[in-house]
Amino acid sequence: MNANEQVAKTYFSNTHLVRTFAVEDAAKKARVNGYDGIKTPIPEDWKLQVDHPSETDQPLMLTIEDIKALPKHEIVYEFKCIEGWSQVQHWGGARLSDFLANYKLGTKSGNGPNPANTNDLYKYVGLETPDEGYYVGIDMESALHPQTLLAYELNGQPITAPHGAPLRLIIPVKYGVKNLKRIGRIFFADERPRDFWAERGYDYYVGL
Ligand SMILES: Nc1nc2c(c(=O)[nH]1)N[C@H]1C(S)=C(S)[C@@H](COP(=O)(O)O)O[C@H]1N2
Ligand SMILES: [Mo]
Repeated sequence: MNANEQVAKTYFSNTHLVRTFAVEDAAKKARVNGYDGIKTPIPEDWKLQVDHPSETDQPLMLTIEDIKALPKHEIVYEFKCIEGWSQVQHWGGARLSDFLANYKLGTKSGNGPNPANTNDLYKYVGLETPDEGYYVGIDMESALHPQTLLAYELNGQPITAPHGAPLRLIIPVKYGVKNLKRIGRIFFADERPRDFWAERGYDYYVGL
């Protein structure tokens, strides 16, 4: 798995985009898979908690409207699950990179990501469901990829509960396992955040 990760990192690039399709090619009914962390009803007082790197700062508590205020991007691509299925799907949301830049997150200086100063970036982004029943860690390079979205729409409609309402991660450069549904908390770290499937013997990086 470490060898796979090394190979995947050699061809990873922020300018290397996942193949996209026409909107008409997207499945009208997207497949559902995996209910860890989303078995209970969506919390009525749901907010996206974003921990500030400095632990003395209060975390940000954001609403879905805050995410929708960022530029909206849509992507139609082939979603791939390691269990052996894939499907062309149409997602919409804010770029994670725009989100980090707008709120000045993901860096030690607190200035927001700067391509000229990658040393300032934390190495990983951690995401968890509100009940912590599912959790993933993402390397910062993949988090900043232009096709990585904080998604709130599927086929032009608000995401439904089984697909991760109100907000999920769509990260086309990774297998489905990393596309955490129902994000409750986001944080940043230099150590690998815990990861649900990596703890169960799967590859941590799972790059495509
Ligand atoms: N909260 C949560 N997110 C999750 C999972 C899960 O079990 N719980 N499963 C993952 C896996 S293995 C896949 S393939 C995709 C499936 O997303 P979908 O149900 O929208 O097809 O969600 C991912 N995100
Ligand atoms: Mo999956």
